[in-house]
Amino acid sequence: MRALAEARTNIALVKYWGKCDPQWNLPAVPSLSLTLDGLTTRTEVWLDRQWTADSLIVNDVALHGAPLERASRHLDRVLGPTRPRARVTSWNSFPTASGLASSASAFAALTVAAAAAGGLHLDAERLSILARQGSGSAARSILGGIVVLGVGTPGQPDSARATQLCAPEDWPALRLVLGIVSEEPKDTPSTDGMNHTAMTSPYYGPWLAAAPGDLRQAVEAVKKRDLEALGTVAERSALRMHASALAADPAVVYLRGATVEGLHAIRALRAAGVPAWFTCDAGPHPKALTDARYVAQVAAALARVDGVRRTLSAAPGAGARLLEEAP
Ligand code: 2P0
Repeated sequence: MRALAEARTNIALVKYWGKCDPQWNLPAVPSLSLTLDGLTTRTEVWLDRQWTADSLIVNDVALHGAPLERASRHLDRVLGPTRPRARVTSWNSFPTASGLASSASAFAALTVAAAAAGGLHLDAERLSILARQGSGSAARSILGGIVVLGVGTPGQPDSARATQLCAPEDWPALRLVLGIVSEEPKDTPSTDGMNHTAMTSPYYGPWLAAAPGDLRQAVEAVKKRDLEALGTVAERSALRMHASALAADPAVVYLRGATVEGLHAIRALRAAGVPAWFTCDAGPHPKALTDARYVAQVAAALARVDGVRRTLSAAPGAGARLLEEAP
C-alpha cells in the first residue's frame, strides 16, 4: 500500500516551550499557531512486507541514523510494531537548510500518509494526537488556519490534541512575514532547548504561570479578528519564551544580532503606524505578524536588517490532507 499526503508548517503565536510528560510528548503549556500557506511538505509512504528495513529520503537525499530512527519510531506509533517496513520519501517546497523545515509539517504529513498507507481511516483528532507524539508542533499542522494545542495531563497520551479556532478563509488577510537570517542548522534542537530550560531556568516557573493568560487573550483576539490584540500577545509570548531560555544554565540563545535588529525594525514600523508584531522561534529568523495590505512594507523593513538574506510571506494555509492512495 502506498499513500501521498501534504502538510504545511505552522508558526506559534502563543509558544509551546516545555513538556509535562516527555515520554508521551505532552506539552506543559497551551499554544496557538497559524498554519502557513506555501510552506509545504509532501510525503509518500510505501509499505511492503518483503522489505527488511525502513528507508527515508528527504529532498532526494537518503537519511540514516537519528532521523531515520525517529521516522521508524513514528511509523511504529501509527501502524503498530508488527507493521511492514516502509519507504518514506519527502519533499519540502521550501529550502530544508533554511531553518524553516520544521518538524511540524514533516510529522503531520508522515502521520497522514502512514495511516492511509496502512489502511487506517483516522479522524483529525486521532491524527493530531499521533502527530504530537512525533513532534509537539506537528499536532497543530494537522489543521489549517489558526489552531490551538492544549496542555497535556501526565501519563495520558490522548490528553493533548489540536483544534481549529479559525479557518483560513475566515481571516484571509492575516499574514506572517519571515526574515531568513542564516541557512545553518541550529546549535540546540528545540526538544533539547525546552528540556534544558525546564530543568535549569529559574524563569521556567513564571513562563508556565503566564502561558494560560496569554492563550486566553489570544483566543479572544482571534474571535474578534483583532490583529492588534493578537499581535500584542504574540510578541509578548515569543519574548517570554526566549527570556525563559536565556535564563537557563547555561543559557539557550537562539537570538542573533539580526533577530534583535529585526525586533527593533518591527517596533519602529509600529511606531510609524504600520500594524506589525514580532515573533521568533527556536532559531534566529525574525518574523512579523501583519495584514496583507502591509506585507510589502514589512518585508522591505526586514530585508534592510543586516544579516537578513531574504524574506518570505505566507497567508493562512490549509490543514494536512491525503493526496493519493494506491494499493
Ligand atoms: C512552537 N517551537 O510553539 C515552539 C516555539 C519552537 C519554538 O514547537 O520536542 O519541534 O518535537 O515536541 O515541536 C518546536 O518544538 O518540539 C516548537 P518537540 P517541536 O512552535
